[in-house]
Order: sequence, then C-alpha cells, then structure tokens
Amino acid sequence: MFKVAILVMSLLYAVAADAAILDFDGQGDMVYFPSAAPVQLTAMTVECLVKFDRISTTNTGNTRAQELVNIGTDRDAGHFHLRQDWNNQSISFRLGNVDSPIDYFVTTDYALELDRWYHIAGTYDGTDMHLYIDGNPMGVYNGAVWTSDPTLPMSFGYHLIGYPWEYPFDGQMDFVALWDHARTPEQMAAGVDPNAAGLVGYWDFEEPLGEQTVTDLGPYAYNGQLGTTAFVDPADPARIASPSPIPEPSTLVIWSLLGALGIAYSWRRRRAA
Ligand SMILES: [Ca+2]
Ligand SMILES: [Ca+2]
Repeated sequence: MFKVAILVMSLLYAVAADAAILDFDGQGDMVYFPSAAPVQLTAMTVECLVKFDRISTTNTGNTRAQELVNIGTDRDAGHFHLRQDWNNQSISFRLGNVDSPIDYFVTTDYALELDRWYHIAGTYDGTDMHLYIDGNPMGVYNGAVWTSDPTLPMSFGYHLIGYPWEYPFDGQMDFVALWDHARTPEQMAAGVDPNAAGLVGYWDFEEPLGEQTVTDLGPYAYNGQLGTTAFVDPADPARIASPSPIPEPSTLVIWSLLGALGIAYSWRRRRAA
C-alpha cells in the first residue's frame, strides 16, 4: 500500500512540465529578493539545478567564485552560501556563525564539467552540514553552530548588491528550493511538493516571458525579481526555453520510485546524455 501511495503521488508530481529556465550572463545577472526571509532557519536545505558556462579556476577577483544561492555576504553573521569556488574548482556550502562572521564550510574536489546539468544541495540538521552533487555525498562538517539572519537579502547567481566581490554566475539555473530542515538525497530525488511541510520557498522560473517577478510556489509568497529593479535592467537573467536534457521532475520521479522499491540508483545515472 505504501508503494502504491508513492506511485500515485509521483504521478501527480509528474504532471508538472518544465518549460523555462533562467540564463545568467556572468556579468552580474541575478535574482534578487527585496523582502526579508519569511522564517528564521536553525536547520536548512538549499538545492538547485545548475549548468555552468564557465568554471572559476583562478583566484582573480570577481571571477574567482560563482554564487548560486545565498543570503547575505560571506561576512554577515547568519548567512549561507552555495557557490562554485576557484580553489578546488568545485562547489562549497557555507554557513556563517551568528556569533561571529566565521564560515563553517563543506567543499569537495569533485570535478565539474561545462554544459551538463547538476543537482547541487547543501543541508544542515542543526549540527552537521552535508554537501551533495547529484545526490552523492561530497563532504560533511560536524558540529556547525548556525542560525540564519532572516533580514539578510537572498539572491541567486550573485553575491550581494554593493558588495565588492560579486561572484556572478555564468550559466543556467532552475528548480531552486529552500527548506527548514535537512533533506535526504532520496527526498531530494523525489522532487519538490509545494505543499510539503517545511518548505520555505520554491522557484521554478515558469513565469511568462517578460515577467519580472520570480514567483515562490511555496507557502510564504517569498517572491524575487529579475535583476536589481522590478523593471527591465541589465542584471535581469534571461528567461529561455527549457533545453534537453534537463532532469525534469517527471524523470526524477522514476528514479525516486526505484529508490522506494529498494533498487539502488544515483543521480549521475539519471543523466543519459
Ligand atoms: Ca523551470
Ligand atoms: Ca529587473
């Protein structure tokens, strides 16, 4: 009966087709959230799908990193960052201590490739931080002490307006989700149910072309905007048609079903291309 229930739920998820993604130009394109976060986080998951047009490989100023999803700067107490770092040419997940601007971070040597979609996630259960790429564990930090500062602005693809190091993202992004608890790889593989408990925000970028608002499908209407203003501006990411192969929810569901049935799987094997 349990498996049947999962099958029915999965079929419901599979109805949601993906038509659009956001393309960031690497010159300062961002999604910016003018409002404060709806909740203060004492645990979290941040996850997104990204494809890189550039990998940061050298310690050269503004291009030494690429921000994916973050709140605040990496000097703010109560920040979090999911970014691509030059020093290992891979991903890091960072939390800033609320008591002092100290980063706890998890990083990896996993070699990123251009022109390939990745599911990237950072989780924090109140004690331990985990970094996942395509659902595969990439590292852990035990004993982090962190609480978010909900007044810090959130952005996708950019460090923060007015901060010297912008770390602009050059690539494509879709399916960003923020949770108030640490999700497991199996849960992440099942995709995002906008009605799920503990969802803080979920953005799939399916608004019409020309729409400036980046709509939160979760419970709090935690909406963002393209670029630095609510109008057309140079920092607006481009809304473009969803290309193939992007791991759409319907594809992920098949693999989560296999996981529920006890059949081993990995995110990497989900990508046939
Ligand atoms: Ca989309
Ligand atoms: Ca704008």
